[in-house]
Amino acid sequence: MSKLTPYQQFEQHIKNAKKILITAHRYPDIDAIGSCLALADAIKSDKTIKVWIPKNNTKDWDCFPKSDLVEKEFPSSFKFDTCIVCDCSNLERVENYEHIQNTTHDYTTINIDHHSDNNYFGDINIVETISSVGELLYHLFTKLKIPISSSMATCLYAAISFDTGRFAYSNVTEKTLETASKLVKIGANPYLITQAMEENKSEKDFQLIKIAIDNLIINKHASFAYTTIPKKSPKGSVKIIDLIRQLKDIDLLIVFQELQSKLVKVNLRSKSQVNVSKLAQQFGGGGHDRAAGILFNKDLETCQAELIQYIQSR
Ligand SMILES: [Mn+2]
Repeated sequence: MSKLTPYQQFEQHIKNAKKILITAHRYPDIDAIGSCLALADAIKSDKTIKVWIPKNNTKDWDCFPKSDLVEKEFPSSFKFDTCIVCDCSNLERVENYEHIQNTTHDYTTINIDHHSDNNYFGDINIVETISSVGELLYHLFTKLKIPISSSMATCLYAAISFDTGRFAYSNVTEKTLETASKLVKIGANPYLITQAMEENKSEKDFQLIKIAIDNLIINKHASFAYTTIPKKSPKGSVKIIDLIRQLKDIDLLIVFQELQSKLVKVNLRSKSQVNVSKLAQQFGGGGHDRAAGILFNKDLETCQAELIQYIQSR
């Protein structure tokens, strides 16, 4: 097995797999879900496939073809022989990953990811530095001559578009654009996908934007800015971090989102200076060099004070 490349290991294993569970990280984004759906489509012939996306995490993304493969509850009676985890640097990033870990039957874990801090938790690890899992899967499918349908192309295009900020971030390469172009040729419709991803905001989303702007604190001297979303705020789906990163001449952007009284989700972005993956790791989080996250089991004021103090002391 060891002499084979990860792609070949994947091919060999999937050939004989019968029951496959596919999942992704908590608060799954469009890269995570799009990758799961495209993958399910790619390998589903003569196999039973379940895509498990935990319930309290799921929001309806309108950019995907409807899929009846998605399960919101963990399929506990499903004796899967293969578990594919997409877009996760470690297994702990899967919501309720204990369900997988506590499984008593034997299975093979396949780790498909693009985070630089991936810990190679799989039996098979397809981990590459690339814009998105969507782009990685395109290369995997092409290399293994797995046909890409137009609905798979839609999922992959949406995944890539999302993780690259509509092809705008520093993770975009010539190959990323070439891949997107190929996906459009197969049937992905860029405007329809962008419309479904962008022109879909509710009144609550705009109330959320207002809160984010009202709470914005800018430290020009130290080149960082942050905002706070208290737990009583309306539940919107707008990505506040993408809004505040539009600030000129500010490298480090932070969103503190209070999920519960002692649970705070922190989003971190940097444009060119701070390695936010390393910053997040200081507080038990992780991610990419330019985009990372932390989940604090502390009250909002404490985690805010700890993180801001740490940033200012660097
Ligand atoms: Mn991703």
